[in-house]
This record gives sequence, C-alpha cells and structure tokens, in this order.
Amino acid sequence: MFMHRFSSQPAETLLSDPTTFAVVTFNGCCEVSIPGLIHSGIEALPESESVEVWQIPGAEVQREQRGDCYITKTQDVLCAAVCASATECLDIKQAAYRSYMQLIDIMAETAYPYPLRFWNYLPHINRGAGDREYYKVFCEGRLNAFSQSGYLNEQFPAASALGHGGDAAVFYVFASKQPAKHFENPTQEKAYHYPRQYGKSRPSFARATALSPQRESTLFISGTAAIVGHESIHCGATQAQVETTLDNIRTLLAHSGRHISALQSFKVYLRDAAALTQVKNIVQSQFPKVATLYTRADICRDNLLVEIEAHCESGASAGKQEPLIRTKTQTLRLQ
Ligand code: 3EB
Repeated sequence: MFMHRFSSQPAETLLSDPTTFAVVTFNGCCEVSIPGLIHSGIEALPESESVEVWQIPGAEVQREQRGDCYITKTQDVLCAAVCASATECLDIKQAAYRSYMQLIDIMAETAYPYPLRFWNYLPHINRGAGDREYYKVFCEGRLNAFSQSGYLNEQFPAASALGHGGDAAVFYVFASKQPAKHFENPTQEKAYHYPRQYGKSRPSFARATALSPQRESTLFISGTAAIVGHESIHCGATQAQVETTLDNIRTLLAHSGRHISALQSFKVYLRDAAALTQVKNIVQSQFPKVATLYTRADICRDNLLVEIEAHCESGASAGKQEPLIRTKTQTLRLQ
C-alpha cells in the first residue's frame, strides 16, 4: 500500500503530488507547521538523501490542521503529527502525555483508531541518570496516555524513539481504519515486559505492525537494535551491533511470515557519524537492494551505537524470491 523512498527533491514539489502521504526531513530542523510535512530534528549523514517520502499509489490525500496537529488522510489511513516546544520538553513526561493524548484524540475523532506506527524524535534523550534518564521519563508519559485511553499492551504498534541535538520534540503516527496486526521478535523480550531496570514505565511498542489482513503485505518494523532478551549486547562494538541488529530484523521477518525480498527500505540511526563507512559496508553487503538512509542520532540506551528501522511491502516484487541467507551470528545464536 505504501511506497517509501528517499529523495533530494524540495518538500513542496513532493507535497504537490496528491499521492504523497507524508514527507519527513532530516536536516536538523525539528518542527511541524504544514500538514504532511514533518521536520524530524534528525540529520542525514553525508551522501544520504535528506528527505523521506511516503506515497500511496492511486490515493488522493486530504491534508488539514486541527489545533496543534497536522494531518493527512486517505480512505484507509491517517498521518497525524504534533510538536512539543523546547519549553514543553523541560517536562518530557507531561509533553509526551499531552502529545500522545492529542494524537490519540485525533485518531478517535477522525475514526482511524488503530495505530500502525509511531515515530518519536526527542532532544537530549540520554540525559539524566537512573530512572530520571530522559528516554525513561518519556516512556512514563507515553504509557500514561495509552493507559488512560484504554490501550492494552497487545495493542501497542511499531515505533522508533531517537534523540537529536535540538531542544524540541516531534511525534507522529500512521493509523488505520482497520484493526492492525502486531508482531514480536521471539529472540527479544517484549518491550512492554522489560524488567524494572529500564525505567518506571516500560516502553510501549511492538516489534512490528502489519496492516489489516486484507492488506497484510505492508509491514512496519520498529527501530531495532543489538538487544537479545532484554539486554544490549556487543556494547562498544559497532560491527557486532550492526550484525545483531540485522539478524534481529531477519528473525522478525521470518516470524511475521515475510520474505527478505519484501524489504523496501531501511533507516539507519548512528550514534557516531565516524562509523558511517563501516556500517554502510555491512548493510550494503548484506542487503544490496534495500534503499537505505543513514542518519546521525542518539539511541535510547546509551550503550547502543546503532538502530535500524525498516519498511516492507510485498507486492509486485514478492515473486522474485531469493534464498534466505543466515549470518554467522544468527547461526550461532540458533544453536
Ligand atoms: C529497544 O528495542 C530499542 O521506545 O518507541 C526501539 C524502538 C527502541 C522503539 C520506543 C525504543 C522504541 O528497546 C529502543
């Protein structure tokens, strides 16, 4: 249903196309002020495109503003985005709660009540110690909003949560008129069951979310990192973290019944820009056909160096099946 690609065209040109569902920029600016256009706050790395485009072939989107929220609708899906200012972000628990309540209210009002995927781009995500670490406090506000709105753990959708160098936050959601289907990774603890050491409130997301059964070919894969069980592994080792992350994505694809050839795009978030060449070499050699955007971002645990999110569509290209290739790390782990 979605066509996800990266581009260097001006946002206005992309938005003038009625099939353009959302345009997300990666130029360090963090703002939403036009429906359909989201400035993430994250920066693309050199030689990467600076814009991502979500299009829905055949659709005629409607764009509108509702209060602080900027929305795009088709017959089936909604995109809603909201920004929290630098001042609001001083209390990230409240800012996350308020922003999520706004997005959830819009989903209810417009009758797209089933979230498919959230993106959370936050300032200074690793600031603070113990339970006061910024990301953990964000998780408290997010869970409060979900709980108060009646969402159960099993209804949380796919998500990404990354940090940038700015001081505001942007939150956006893709939601559906039809119930979605959520998946977990059998080699990872469910995020909403992580042990207490990761904060007062557990992270509220699923490892992947598919559109309703009729449209199951679309799969949103959450930000994925070198986490096995609930623990970060290979801390300090970029190459091993990237390999484990890619293995986690393969496991999730297999578990959700998707073939590798369904992978349409990757977005790679790197804590250290200097690791770009090394990471690119690994990703390109393992997935030469997947369109990939490389960005500089802080990962929500300070011991993680890389996070990768993915989008899958199995349509026209689904017939071109390639053999499943297992990497050394995955083979070792499966023993
Ligand atoms: C993890 O697996 C790594 O809090 O929304 C990945 C995807 C991560 C989404 C979120 C966090 C989130 O726990 C971090």
